[in-house]
Amino acid sequence: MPLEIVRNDITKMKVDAIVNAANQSLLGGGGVDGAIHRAAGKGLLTECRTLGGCKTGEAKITGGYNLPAKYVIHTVGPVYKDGKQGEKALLESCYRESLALAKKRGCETIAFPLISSGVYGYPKDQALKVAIDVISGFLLENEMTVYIVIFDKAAYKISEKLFTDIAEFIDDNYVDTHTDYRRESIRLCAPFSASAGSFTADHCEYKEISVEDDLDTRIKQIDESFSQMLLRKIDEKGMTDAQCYKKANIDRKLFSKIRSDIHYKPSKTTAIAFAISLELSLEETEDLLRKAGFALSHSNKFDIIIEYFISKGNYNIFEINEALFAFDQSLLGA
Ligand code: AR6
Repeated sequence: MPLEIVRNDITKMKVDAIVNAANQSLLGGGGVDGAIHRAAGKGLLTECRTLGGCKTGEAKITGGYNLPAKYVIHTVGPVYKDGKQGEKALLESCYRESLALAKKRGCETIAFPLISSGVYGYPKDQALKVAIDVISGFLLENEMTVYIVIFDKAAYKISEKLFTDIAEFIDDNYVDTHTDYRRESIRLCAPFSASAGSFTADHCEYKEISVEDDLDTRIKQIDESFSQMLLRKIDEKGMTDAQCYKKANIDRKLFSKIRSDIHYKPSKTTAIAFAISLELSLEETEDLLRKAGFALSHSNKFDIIIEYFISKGNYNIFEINEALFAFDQSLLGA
């Protein structure tokens, strides 16, 4: 998945590069910096001494030493004062410069902590938004898998307003699961109670038809598949394939599989990711999901959150993923 928010200790990430939220001396410190130096061992500090420090908003690269990651990219975030001292531009620059360095070294995977959001005091929700904006912009032009590593859940929050809005929407729509399952099972049973026979219109007489013939006829009338509908919608929206899968946060290999196999059965999160990328209405989303054998249900928080964003016309997959993460749900994408 091109951009993923995960909860982890960044020193444990098996990626090509991890990013360190360092200070200008590059000689170690507390927070994530201290953790990285401890896990990497003395070799890291020795190499850091040769770098001559680093300016705020810039980035430098070293080896990963005892870390599972091959490289450490050290960047210096701004100290947050009141948000009016150019903090945002400097923080954006940290992400841009780190990604550029990773690209130059041929990295395919990279993990970022939330730079500046600890000792340097950048509000976490705003720090996360900057990270997501810069990374998603980069991913529109480049192939890389990027992880944003959130260390502790308690420290993480999406904006209060969004959280409250979604929580209210869930309260209004959350249906007792048992009620819904019962209704669902009645609905699912209905088609199977019909007998394999039919009345012909002309003679109004009952004509037996074999189950095989009936099934054969029905199978020949099979609907457009998920893959066919997806490709049709991409054309209708005037998008290129790449625009569509990138906006869906889906990697190219998975998209190629779907493109070349008209019977491909995606996961529910993949199907929804495409619906979001194509900016489908709720009705069209339901239609696309049905092609993959899924539905949106009010018995499920994940589905309600998706419905919330579609009904608000907000198709920003990264914002949706932020909200899903905050409510402990699976994220969209591959
Ligand atoms: N893995 C992932 N994230 C972590 C980890 C970890 N092991 N440990 C902390 N975080 P901070 P800053 C998160 O203070 O604000 C250092 O002393 C943490 O929860 O490490 O950029 C440097 O030397 C927070 O969300 O970095 C500088 O002097 C985020 O990492 C100064 O702190 C960043 O918190 C830099 O301050």
